[in-house]
Amino acid sequence: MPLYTHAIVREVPDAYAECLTLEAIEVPIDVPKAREQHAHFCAILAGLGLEVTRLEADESLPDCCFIEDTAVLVDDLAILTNPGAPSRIKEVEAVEQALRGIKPLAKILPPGTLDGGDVLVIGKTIYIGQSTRTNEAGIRQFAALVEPNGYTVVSVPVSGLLHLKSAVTYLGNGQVILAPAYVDPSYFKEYHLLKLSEAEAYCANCLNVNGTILMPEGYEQVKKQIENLGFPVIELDMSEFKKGDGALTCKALLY
Ligand code: CIR
Repeated sequence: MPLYTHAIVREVPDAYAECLTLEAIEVPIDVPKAREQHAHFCAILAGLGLEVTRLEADESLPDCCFIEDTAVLVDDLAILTNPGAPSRIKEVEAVEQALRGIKPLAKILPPGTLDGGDVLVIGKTIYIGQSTRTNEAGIRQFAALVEPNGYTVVSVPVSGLLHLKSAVTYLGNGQVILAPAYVDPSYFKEYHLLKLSEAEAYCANCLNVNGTILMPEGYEQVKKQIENLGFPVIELDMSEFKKGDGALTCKALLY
């Protein structure tokens, strides 16, 4: 696993109450509570030793707090995405400014689309979700950027959830956590698999920060399983981000 020293996050706008969702929201998003949960996430990252840079929210971009979708950081390259939802394309501008000078920049261009939430890096293999947000042209462009550095790109169909990483993430030590209801486990057969039931699918999105696993709270059984694998775990209240189809990884770019 990479060792992270920095995180870039983006604040939650008031407009987040009107963010994109796959289905109509039953209970409205509580934006002040979302901000508290976001601040807690940032405090956890700082507590794990990361320097956290907070980009201002943009009220014209309701989903801007989901910064993971706007860029993918691989080794010394920052690949700015072309998000698959038209309303999210302008989110990339502020992220580009923030990354300028930190890493060399590359960009996914139309007709290619790609959301960072579809990109799962495990060692030298990069799994990219073929989702409603990421298309074949986007995957081809991404592959052309990383393959010269020795990476292999594997396209993985994902259905029923927004992004690949909504259904599968890498815990570390050869251990993948996934929800077979949404992604075919055979793509990950070279790893140890922690398989989740459909009801547990939301906690397929875990984040390893320098050896500690951050996971959504409320999945006691899965938490125990991850601890039994030898990882320290920190649980986070994700209620207001879950309403907006946001996963835990979506709230930060780490490097
Ligand atoms: C969207 O539909 O684009 C946002 N409401 C949620 C994006 C979540 N992104 C992520 O988990 N990587």
